[in-house]
This record gives sequence, structure tokens and C-alpha cells, in this order.
Amino acid sequence: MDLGAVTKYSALHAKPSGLILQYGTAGFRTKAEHLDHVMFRMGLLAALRSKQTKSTIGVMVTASHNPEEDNGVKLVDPLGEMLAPSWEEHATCLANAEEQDMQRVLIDISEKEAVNLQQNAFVVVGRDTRPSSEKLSQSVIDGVTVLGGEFHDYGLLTTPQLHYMVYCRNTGSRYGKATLEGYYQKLSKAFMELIKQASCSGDEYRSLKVDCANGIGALKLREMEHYFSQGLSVQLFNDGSKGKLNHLCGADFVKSHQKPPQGMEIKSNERCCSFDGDADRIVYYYHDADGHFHLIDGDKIATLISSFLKELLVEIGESLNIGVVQTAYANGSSTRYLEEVMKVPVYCTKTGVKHLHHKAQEFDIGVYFEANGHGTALFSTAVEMKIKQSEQLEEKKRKAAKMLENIIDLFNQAAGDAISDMLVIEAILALKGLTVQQWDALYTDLPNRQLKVQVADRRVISTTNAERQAVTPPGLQETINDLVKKYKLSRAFVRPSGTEDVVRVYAEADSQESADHLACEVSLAVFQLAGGIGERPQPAETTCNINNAFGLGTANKHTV
Ligand code: NG1
Ligand code: ZN
Repeated sequence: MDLGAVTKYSALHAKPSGLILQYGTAGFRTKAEHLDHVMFRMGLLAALRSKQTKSTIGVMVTASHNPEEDNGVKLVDPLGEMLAPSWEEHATCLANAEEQDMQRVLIDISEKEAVNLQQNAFVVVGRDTRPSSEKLSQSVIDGVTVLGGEFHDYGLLTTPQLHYMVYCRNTGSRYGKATLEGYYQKLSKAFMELIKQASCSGDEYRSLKVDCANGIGALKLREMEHYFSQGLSVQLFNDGSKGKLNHLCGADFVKSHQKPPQGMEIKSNERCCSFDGDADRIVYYYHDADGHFHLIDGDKIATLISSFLKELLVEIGESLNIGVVQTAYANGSSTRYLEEVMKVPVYCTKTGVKHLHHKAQEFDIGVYFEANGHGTALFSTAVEMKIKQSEQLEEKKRKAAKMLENIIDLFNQAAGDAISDMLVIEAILALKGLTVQQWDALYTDLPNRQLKVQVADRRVISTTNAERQAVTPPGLQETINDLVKKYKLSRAFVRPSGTEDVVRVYAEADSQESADHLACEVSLAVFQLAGGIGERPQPAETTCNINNAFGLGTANKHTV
């Protein structure tokens, strides 16, 4: 390691002194102007991680659904997964080291992780469409090259496309070709094969309106659409030609405000979807004949997908297991429907896709989705073996096995992917002959509310049982338990956010009014018991607009 060069180049990407950042569930995320040194240092770290694993490592420059002025960076491990936990700690140490301590921290990491510094390093880099992303990704590359690493700069990519590239490169291209062309061809071929089997295909020309959040999804979907246009016609909105990234549009906006994005005209019963700013989340929605807006979130997406996959397994007559992985934010109705009606086992993990991904790997087929629309399905080698053996099976079973094979190709095995999920969903709807309303009618969401509370130090809240119960501060969980008892079909929990300096409060109940009241009461308990700062949460009845009072609301307007 040429420490002299590291010091010299680091000075060109100097850290503003005193700035402390944390590698959170989505890497580093903050205002773009504070990130140059972080990018350079993540280039260094990616090179070290690549030397240690003797594999290609990915670095993605994006702040996903956050405002255009923000940016962020995350490292992608060899099989497309999120960075290993011990390396997340190294990332935080390295990003926060003052200039004069940089050398020592780098040596410490190399020693702790037994990195062979003579080993070659290869890092692939991708970025979203933010104005700041190009320069910041160049800083990542500076870091990689200072440590003698080689790199490939993919330029503009969706986050899941970068995960795909890393996965392909580390599996000797067995999974696919590590190019955009390879990604488009693999997914489109699987999609076209699938919908060929839909009995109603051709009768009804399938079309879908897509809100691209003014982000990278628009560029990539436009590049890709002609590959699958025989099977699906997509109409792109918020394609970045006018509006601002993630502003009043995109999956996060639609999910949290429970309303359609701006810039999209929706006729009744038209199927629409929204991506987030880096195209790793997707939610669907439509307006019914009365003009009411209906959201189909990650939970309902997981339900559609897992029900279909379970049917295929039954068809093949195999005892392969299937499981659905959710977080505490999953709507209670979805969990109940999956367990009681579909008889699919459901597991709950902590928030953050790495936890869901990890759990989903335990099953032959593991479907995981966050309510916000981030998810995918993972398949074990046992499923692939079964498909290979299906040649000997009777016609009907062979057909199901073939469908399963195409579905595996269509899902991004490395990460939740809005484009891939969209094609899977469109294929399933076509194969099942389902309209968006029929899909929505599988179950009715319980009304819910999400709020944020500002506290002096959110670390005073610790949780257990997949974040569904607070362990500290003392008395908080008991208070929540008492409040929950006042309402029907109710549930509430609190947790410190991993990406923002807030405590998140979630409540659901039998009516919107009850969910709102419960969320307010729990917020007040957090404020009082966990060191609230700023304005005190007001009781629900005194606030005419709960979204304004708390900065965020996620409401489900249905009642059951
Ligand atoms: P935090 O800020 O820890 O709640 C949010 C989302 C996560 C995940 C991460 C990463 C919710 C409630 N939380 O995490 O699901 O997507 O951002 O972007 O949606
Ligand atoms: Zn995202």
C-alpha cells in the first residue's frame, strides 16, 4: 500500500473536520456537498474488500428516494449482497477518521481483516441521475486507483443493475452477462417466454403506466422497452425531462402520502406503478370507477407472487418449501391472509433488506418484500435441480416447471429490482387473467398510520423481537401495550430509523380514526419517555392535518 499516495490524494478529497457519519442500512446518506471524502474513502475500502474476498466489489452512488440535493454511497458484496457487518463498522471508522489518522485506520482494517495487499482489486461503479453523482463517482474511482485497484465504471445504472453486474462477474457469467445488454436480454427473454403461455395473451393488449420518479428508472426502462414491447407496452411518466427527482412522485411519495404522483393522468381502472429514484422499489395503484385511489404496496406484491409460486410448486407436486419474509411494517391483513388463507409461512425480520434477504435464503423459495415495495424472490439450487429433472414429468408438470424456470430468470437474485418485479407482476397478472382490482381484492389492508418523532438521541430506544417491542427506555413498551388495548385489531411499535435522525412510530387498527389516535398517543409516549425535542406531538383530534403536524403520514384510507 503506497501510504504516501493515499495521504496525498486524500488531501484532495479532504474531510470537513468534525463531520461524523454512520454507515446505515442503506450505506452513507446525507447532503451531497458533504460526501466527497466519503466517496474517496469508500473507493479505498472497496479495493481492500475486493483484495480480501478476491472478488469484484460494487460501489453504487445514489440516495434512492431521498431529495435530489442528497446523495449516498453503498458497497455491494460479491454475491450482490449488502456489505458484511464488520465491514460496515470499518466503513464508519474510515469515513470519520480525521486526515492525519487515515493511514492508521487503513492499516488497522487491513490487519484486522488479514487483507493481502499484494492481491489485485477490481471494483465496479454505478451511479444514479443526481447532478452530484458523476463527480462523486469519480472520487470513488480515485480511491480505488490509489490502492492499485482496477475498476469498471458503468456510469448510469439502477441500483439493482449494479447488484446484477457484481453477481454476474463473481459467478463466472453463469448467472448472466455483466452488461446492460445482458441484463435486458435475460429479463426480456424470460418475460416473453412466460407470457407466451398466458391463454388470453394477444386478446388484450397489455399496457402499464410507469411513474419513474424523474430518476434513472426512466432512462433504463426506455433503453429496455423495445426488448419486451411485443408483450407489454409501458408509458413512462416523470421521466426526468422536466420535474425534480423524487419530488411529488415516485414510490416513496405514493406509499407515504397514499396518493398518485403528480405528472400522471390516471383513468379509472388503469394499472399504474411507481419506481423510486434508483429503481429498487415499486408500488402499484389505480383509481376505481368512483375516483378512489387504491394503493397496492409491497405486501400485496409479495402476496401475489408467493401465491403464484406456491401454485406452481403444488403443480409440480414437490415438497419444496416456500416462505415469505416481511418486516414489522407489513400490514396485519397481509400476514393474516398469507398464513391463514394461502397457508404460506411468514417470518418477520428487522427493517433493512439485508435482514430480509438473509432470512429468505433459508427457503427453497424465499419471497421477501418491505411494505414500501423493495423486494424479490430467491430460489435454492434444489428448485433448479427439480426443474432440470422435469423432462421426465408429464406434460402439465413440465409446463409448470418451465414457468418456474422463467420466473427464476426474471427475478433479480442479487437485489430487489423495480424493473424485474414489474415484469414478474405483469407476467403473473397475464397468466392468471387478473385485473388490478381483482389483485387488490385479495384482502383489505388494515388502516394504518406512520409518524416520526424527534428525540435528542434516538439510540435511547432499543428493540427486540424483530423491532416489534421496545426494551428501553423503561416503561415505554408497557405504555404502548396499554394504548394498543384501547383499540380493535390494533398493533403499534416504535423504532429508531436507520437512515434519518428520527424515531418512527407505526400503528394500525380497525378504522383510520383509531389508527391515527393510536399513532398520536404512541408518539406522545415516545416524546415523554425517550427525550423528545422540538414541538410536542398533539392529540389527533386537535390537528386538522396529521401529515403537517408530524412531517409524515402513511395512512390507509380503507376501513374494514
Ligand atoms: P429506516 O429509516 O431505518 O426506517 C428506511 C425504510 C426501510 C429501508 C431503508 C433503506 C421504512 C419504514 N423504512 O429505513 O424499509 O428501505 O429506509 O432505504 O420504509
Ligand atoms: Zn431505492
